[in-house]
Amino acid sequence: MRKCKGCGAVLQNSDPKKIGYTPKIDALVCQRCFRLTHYNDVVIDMKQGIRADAILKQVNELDALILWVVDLFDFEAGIQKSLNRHLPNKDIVVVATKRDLLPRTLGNEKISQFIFRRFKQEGIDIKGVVICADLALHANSDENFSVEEVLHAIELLRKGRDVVLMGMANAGKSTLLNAILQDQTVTTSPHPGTTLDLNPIPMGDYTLYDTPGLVNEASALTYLDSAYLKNVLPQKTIKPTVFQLSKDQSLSLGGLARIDLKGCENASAVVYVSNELKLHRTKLENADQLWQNHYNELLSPTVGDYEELKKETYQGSISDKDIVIQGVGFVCIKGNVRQAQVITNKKVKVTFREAMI
Ligand SMILES: Nc1nc2c(ncn2[C@@H]2O[C@H](COP(=O)(O)OP(=O)(O)OP(=O)(O)O)[C@@H](O)[C@H]2O)c(=O)[nH]1
Ligand SMILES: [Mg+2]
Repeated sequence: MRKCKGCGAVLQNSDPKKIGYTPKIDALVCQRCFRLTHYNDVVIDMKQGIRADAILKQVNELDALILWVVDLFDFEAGIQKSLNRHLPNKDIVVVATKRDLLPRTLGNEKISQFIFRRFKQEGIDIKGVVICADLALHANSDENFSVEEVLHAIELLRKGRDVVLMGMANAGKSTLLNAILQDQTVTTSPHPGTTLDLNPIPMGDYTLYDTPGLVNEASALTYLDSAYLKNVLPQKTIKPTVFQLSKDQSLSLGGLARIDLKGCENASAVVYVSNELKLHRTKLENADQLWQNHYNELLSPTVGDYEELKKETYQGSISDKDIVIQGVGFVCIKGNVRQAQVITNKKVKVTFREAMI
């Protein structure tokens, strides 16, 4: 049984529609990995097909240290409640990726404290945090010590065990693995669901496993047509957009979410989303009409039909809080706002947290 070096799927040459297919059975990678890498072409879209329980079962059978990889931009997705229960008796180290998407002015120390606090608030016990500088473009630069820091954490905490990279789909696990290997060995892509099976890499005295990301059913990315990923997934450092707010206002993040803010006085909203996502501000009284008439047109991209939208109201003071829309980004509110309501697809999770930045 040979496995694809890119995604971990068992190689086969009988069914082109199934994972692991290769026309040449002695190939190192499957056709899907080849086409993803060379043409960014998704032959088989697996983003809703990977079973978390199957991955967890396989990982739990290993005696291993877990490197739980979280995407700093889509950070709330990485905070999976009951993580310790799903990974009983496993030590977990958080490795934060995509730091380059957040403003440079935000210090690593502050990010690290934020990560420890958020995991603690959710009752998840972690043994440490490593923050990686850009691994996608600058993994080999002389100034990027991220790989050394990750290897140092492994050395310190492995205690004779193997090591598993785990996390949500698209968090950057395979990119981190390639940075560690200093080679483009495993397949990476912007499409959630790239790695398909446990992919063991021998590291000398231990094995380092790449794993398929867990599907995030609460993320807009899971339901977004892949043609729009480039508009929603930030490619470079986010340029925050600041809106000064007075009275009742509504902000639309493409057609993915709408934030209604009532009773604003000396208030502002700082929007952290992909620079490619179109933002619209209107008076709240015009927002219903705008959404009814322009959903999936001017307001685009969208996930799901207009009828699938839900409204969530935040009770309490919203000042210095982030409104996080999973898979889309977050909006930091400052100043006096009487009430915040968020409208988005009913499957997409909305979180209100203390400001990250
Ligand atoms: N800007 C930026 N992008 C990154 C970084 N690390 C990974 N990415 C991008 O994030 C996307 C997903 O990366 P992968 O390494 O394939 O993610 P994964 O966690 O292995 O994904 P699955 O296999 O689907 O679970 C790719 O487009 C990467 O280029 C980073 O440090 N900075
Ligand atoms: Mg992967």
